[in-house]
Amino acid sequence: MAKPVVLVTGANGEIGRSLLQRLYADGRYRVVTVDLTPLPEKYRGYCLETYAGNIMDRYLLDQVAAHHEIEVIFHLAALLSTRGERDPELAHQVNVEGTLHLLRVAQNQSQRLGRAVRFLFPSSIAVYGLPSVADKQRAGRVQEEAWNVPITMYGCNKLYCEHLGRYFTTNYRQLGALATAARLDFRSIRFPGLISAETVPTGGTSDFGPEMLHAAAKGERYSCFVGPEARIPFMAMPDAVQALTQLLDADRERLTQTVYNVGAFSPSAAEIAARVRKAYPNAQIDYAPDPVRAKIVDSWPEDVDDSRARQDWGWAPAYDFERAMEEYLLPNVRERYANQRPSGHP
Ligand code: AKB
Repeated sequence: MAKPVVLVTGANGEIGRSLLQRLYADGRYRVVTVDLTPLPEKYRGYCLETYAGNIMDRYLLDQVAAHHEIEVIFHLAALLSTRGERDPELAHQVNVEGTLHLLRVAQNQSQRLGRAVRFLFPSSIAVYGLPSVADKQRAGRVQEEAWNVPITMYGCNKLYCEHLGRYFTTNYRQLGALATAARLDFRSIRFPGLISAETVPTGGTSDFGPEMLHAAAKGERYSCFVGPEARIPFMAMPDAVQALTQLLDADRERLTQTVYNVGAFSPSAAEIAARVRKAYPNAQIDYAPDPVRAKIVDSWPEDVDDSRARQDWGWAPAYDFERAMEEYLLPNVRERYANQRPSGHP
């Protein structure tokens, strides 16, 4: 029997590239991708077929669905929080309308196959909105249903799409002729800020963590856009990909939630800077807080309660901050920038 087909949107992004490697190594799936930009050669090699195009293009999505019997969708394409504040309407189009298109594809495929297509959706700590730093400190590790009052367009989009996914899974067309047809199976993870050794993120507000590290590795000065006390949860990219694949494999009967928090470590900006300086003693890091981006970070929780993910599908991060730096980030960024001269040097 042919291996099942997995569709990955936003495959050329941060999570996408790591996920493609993981799915290829796993060997259980044939992978089809959609991204605005063509995948680099290395990543094309991990895929059955790659499409360069927009998730807003319904005809492209229909064409992809007509050519492949898709059993699983990882819908990763999105405009992140800082980018979303610069163009909120575009963020809504891509993050909400785009997701609706993919949900429609998954629903049609579920009907066609007569079984539920699994739909994996990365949500975010951006769905939380703490009104003040004092409330944030008091709240500590937040549970999924607490503080769901986001202050960014991206956060609103993610929260709404979580609801859409749950609706499609349980009540889609509940009054219509299709009320008894197979529905899709939506599963979502609220990710903290992600740190990858391979890519520097763009357009996010948790970007100060990875930017600090990559700038030091390149020998570049870094001006941090939040103050030293700012604190949000972070996670190393291998754990993020592990979480997605683990939730994909979980038995539906064991899942008590549609949406799960996952946590790993929660350093302040000053603690990240200190650890980066330990690895790169010449790192030049200063603070020039941007009031709006700093406010967004302050509205996100300082940590999340991920006990439901631990209980329901065995979530446990492999990397705490120290291990992430020592065993994943530093070796890989050192190798990555080994042949690049520090900027400002001849
Ligand atoms: C962002 O900063 O927008 C994202 C996120 C926390 O979801 N990295």
